[in-house]
Amino acid sequence: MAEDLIVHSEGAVRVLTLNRPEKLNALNPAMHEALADAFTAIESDDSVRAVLLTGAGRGFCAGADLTQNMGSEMRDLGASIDKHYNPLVRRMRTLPKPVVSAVNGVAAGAGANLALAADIVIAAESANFTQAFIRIGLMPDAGGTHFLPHLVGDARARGLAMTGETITARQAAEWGLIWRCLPDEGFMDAALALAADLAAKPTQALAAIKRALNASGTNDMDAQLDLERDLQRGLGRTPDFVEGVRAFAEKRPARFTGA
Ligand code: T3D
Repeated sequence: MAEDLIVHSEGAVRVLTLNRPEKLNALNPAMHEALADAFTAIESDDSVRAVLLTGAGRGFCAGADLTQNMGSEMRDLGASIDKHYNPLVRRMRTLPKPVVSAVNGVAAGAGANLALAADIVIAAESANFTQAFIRIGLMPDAGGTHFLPHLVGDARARGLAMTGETITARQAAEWGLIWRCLPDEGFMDAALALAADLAAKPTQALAAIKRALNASGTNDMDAQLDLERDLQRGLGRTPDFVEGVRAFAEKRPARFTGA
């Protein structure tokens, strides 16, 4: 049987490919377990300096697998959210390494919000996004009600969540839901190049940026200024900062190690 998640490395980039293409990579418990294991390995491996999440086949991820008991009867969806979705979103957001989502095709329901949990989201021109939940009597989960208003504002967040309308990758980029929409041709090469570029950057500075931006959703300006000071103090004591300034003085590209 094919693995539900393909995990491989391209240099310092750990590539995670959701792999149930016949179901548009809908998430089942086995896939959730595999994702959890993959992130545990990434967290403890200093040689991994960026993560790239994508999907096999024509979809990125169609959200929860609706054929595995979902909806056949009323049940406690909160349990699987507690067990799988919330820990996954929290891990992606707090991982001290950059996570890129390469949305190669349709991203629906929790699949869309899984994509948005990454630090940088790029999508192929033929991809699209839909908060499909409302069509089956649910509301956005996996962080959707947090990410959407932050990214696109309240009016568009409500429109997307309440209508379940599909938007194209181009529109998603125009609205600021994602970083960039890229041509289909060469999409995965471009995604890998982006992730590799991030992997070669000063990892601790990227982790600090992540922490500060995550905190900015709840901090007031004073708290944010203090946090920036504390994080920058830490970065000023890293070898990568020394290397960055030295490389500038010597007019050469910096060689960051993540230290
Ligand atoms: O406990 C919990 O887990 C709670 C958490 C819930 C989180 C959620 O994500 S709820 C939302 C779940 N997702 C959806 O509601 C989306 C369902 N899928 C669709 O609406 C459509 O498939 C798409 C809009 C994503 C794509 O449409 P289209 O026309 O491009 O493809 P298709 O023909 O509908 O799908 C292709 C195949 O994938 C098809 O299988 P078949 O008929 O060829 O054998 C379809 O059944 C399968 N598929 C698509 N989405 C899912 C799925 N199979 C299982 N689960 C899916 N979510």
